[in-house]
Amino acid sequence: VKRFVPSHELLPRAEKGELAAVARLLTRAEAGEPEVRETLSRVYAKAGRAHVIGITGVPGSGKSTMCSVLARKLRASGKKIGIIAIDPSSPYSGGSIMGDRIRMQDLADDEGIYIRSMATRGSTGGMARATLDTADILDVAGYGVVLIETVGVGQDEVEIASASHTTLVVSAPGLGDEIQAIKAGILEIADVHVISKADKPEARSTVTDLKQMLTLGLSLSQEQKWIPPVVATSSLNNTGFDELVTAIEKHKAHLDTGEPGLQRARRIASFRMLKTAEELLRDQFRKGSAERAARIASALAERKVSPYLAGEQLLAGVVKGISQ
Ligand SMILES: Nc1nc2c(ncn2[C@@H]2O[C@H](COP(=O)(O)OP(=O)(O)OP(=O)(O)O)[C@@H](O)[C@H]2O)c(=O)[nH]1
Ligand SMILES: [Mg+2]
Repeated sequence: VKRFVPSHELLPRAEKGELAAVARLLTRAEAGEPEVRETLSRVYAKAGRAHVIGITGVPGSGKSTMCSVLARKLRASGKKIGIIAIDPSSPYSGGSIMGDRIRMQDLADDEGIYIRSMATRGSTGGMARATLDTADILDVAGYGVVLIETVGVGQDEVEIASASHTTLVVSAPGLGDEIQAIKAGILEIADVHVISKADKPEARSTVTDLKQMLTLGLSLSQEQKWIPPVVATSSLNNTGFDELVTAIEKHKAHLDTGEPGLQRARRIASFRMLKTAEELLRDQFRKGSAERAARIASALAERKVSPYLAGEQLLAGVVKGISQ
């Protein structure tokens, strides 16, 4: 029988890059049990070295394939690369992710690339908190770049992608996708726009259309210090990735000038604070307030209290529980 190794003992091993310790710590962080919280605080204090890149886009736009190629490219710098996929179906395990057309090299054979899939199914809503804790753990384990892939559908997932240092928004050629991206409101969170599948003939007009649209938006907000570039890549032909890496590096340099980086850090911090508070609230609701909630709801149903007062009463009990 394996001895339960406390999280605080796993941390120094993870910091040395021991994969088994990293994996166990990640599992604990994802579950978010009280036992790991103290360790996560220490992780948070130590993190902040890695460049975190959020990648989002509508389903099927080519995010996972792009992550694989980008990770390989970034590896050339010698840095270790972490990939967090908030989508268990994401094909990173190698094999035939380009259908029958090409076979991606297996990323798993590179010790310097660590891939972690986050379980979204059955998640209790703490996905953002868990994802960003995961990024911190990879950071302290020496991963210099952490890529986070989220499907650009659903507010939480879009927000997670934007809670990174550099956010890539992926659009695939074809008007359908583009309209979807606009609808999902994800274009505006881009630090870098990536048109994927540039090997397709329609890609040219997608680039033109997107640039035109961005120019229109630009005239509204003057004095924008960072103008998101548009980069076209093909994972199939392995083109555009030098440009993509350059765009990412430029954006990092922009953040490093001072104020933009501080602003970004504060934005990420308030997002994490709110998401963690949300998770604590939800936990507390689940734990003990079902009976009380039922009581308050009856009073509400009988119109003895107002919905606002009922909400306040429910919250008062929950908040007291948290501060205990
Ligand atoms: N022609 C072409 N097809 C590509 C390229 N990149 C990806 N694809 C194909 O597009 C499809 C979706 O690719 P994925 O990388 O799984 O896309 P995704 O955005 O991660 O998809 P979800 O995670 O399901 O949202 C696959 O069939 C890929 O083979 C490319 O550069 N060129
Ligand atoms: Mg994917």
